[in-house]
Amino acid sequence: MSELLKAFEDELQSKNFKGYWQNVQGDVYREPVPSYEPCHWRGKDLFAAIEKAGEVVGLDLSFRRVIQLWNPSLKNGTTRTLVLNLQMLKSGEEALSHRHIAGAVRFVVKGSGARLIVEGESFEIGEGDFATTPSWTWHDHENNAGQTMLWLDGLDSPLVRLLETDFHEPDPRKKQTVNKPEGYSASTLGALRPSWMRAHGIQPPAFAYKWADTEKALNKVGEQPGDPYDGIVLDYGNPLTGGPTLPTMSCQIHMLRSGEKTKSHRHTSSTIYYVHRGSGVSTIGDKHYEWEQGDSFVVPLWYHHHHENTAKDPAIFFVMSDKPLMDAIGHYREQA
Ligand code: GTQ
Repeated sequence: MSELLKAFEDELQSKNFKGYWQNVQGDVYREPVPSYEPCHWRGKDLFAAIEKAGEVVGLDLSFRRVIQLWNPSLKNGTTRTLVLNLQMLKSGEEALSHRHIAGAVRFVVKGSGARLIVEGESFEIGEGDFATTPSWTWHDHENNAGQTMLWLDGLDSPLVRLLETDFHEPDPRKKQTVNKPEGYSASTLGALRPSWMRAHGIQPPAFAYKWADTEKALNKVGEQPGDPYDGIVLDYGNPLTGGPTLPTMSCQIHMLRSGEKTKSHRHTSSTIYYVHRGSGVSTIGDKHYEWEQGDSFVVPLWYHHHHENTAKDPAIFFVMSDKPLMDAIGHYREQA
């Protein structure tokens, strides 16, 4: 570098300027290269870890008894935008109320009869049920079911951290008062609903989706061709608009029929898979990942991937992706 140029760059720096040439050399072809990698977590490790947490971690130590599926190629989180956690709430325990900018969802993997209280409505949740806690909604949990509950928490908190937009408020009441009748949302947010139930702004209303309905839907559509890249796909849609689960994340159930092998593609959204049922193998980039019930894995953006159900029974994934975010800002691209 010439002394003249060096002196100029020093002068720019001293005045808080930077020349474009200092960051970017030339004008080159570029496509997404994620800074983080695929990752696979074994269910048996995850469930052993949460069992141990149940023994050594009380709710006095940890506001939520939660273990993060940490992608070690990131400082924190499961993907750049989303995190998947496993939470344990033992019988007789309650997780106190709070609200935050991060949007959250729950997918129950074990137990039934606990309660998720969101914005004054108490939802009974059990295995396979899915529920939303949209941004800035009060939520607490209680378990008087006589059995330990385990559920997955999906949150967009890595995105919130990136954007530095977090507001977070502990609830001075500690627990919410339930002020809506049992089944209120189920009866007011379906296809038949009061005329005044309209979407307000971008956030969906909190909603719970029962496994019995999911299973019924899978049985009804299971013989159809499905999606070439994902098999049978059910969206957990915004009950008022049919839009994505949350503005920042789309949650789905995928089913691969016995022997089904999907076509390979890639896209600019990142995806987290949890194996609810079955076993098989997924190829992400040039690596193969054999999975079974309870496992989880991540497909970072722009990695080619395809899946195969190698077993006799259907394989069922609970899936989270940041596609709605990419759609909203016009960054979604897909390539076969
Ligand atoms: O349920 O509020 O997994 O605040 C992590 C942080 C769950 C929750 C988590 C949380 C929650």
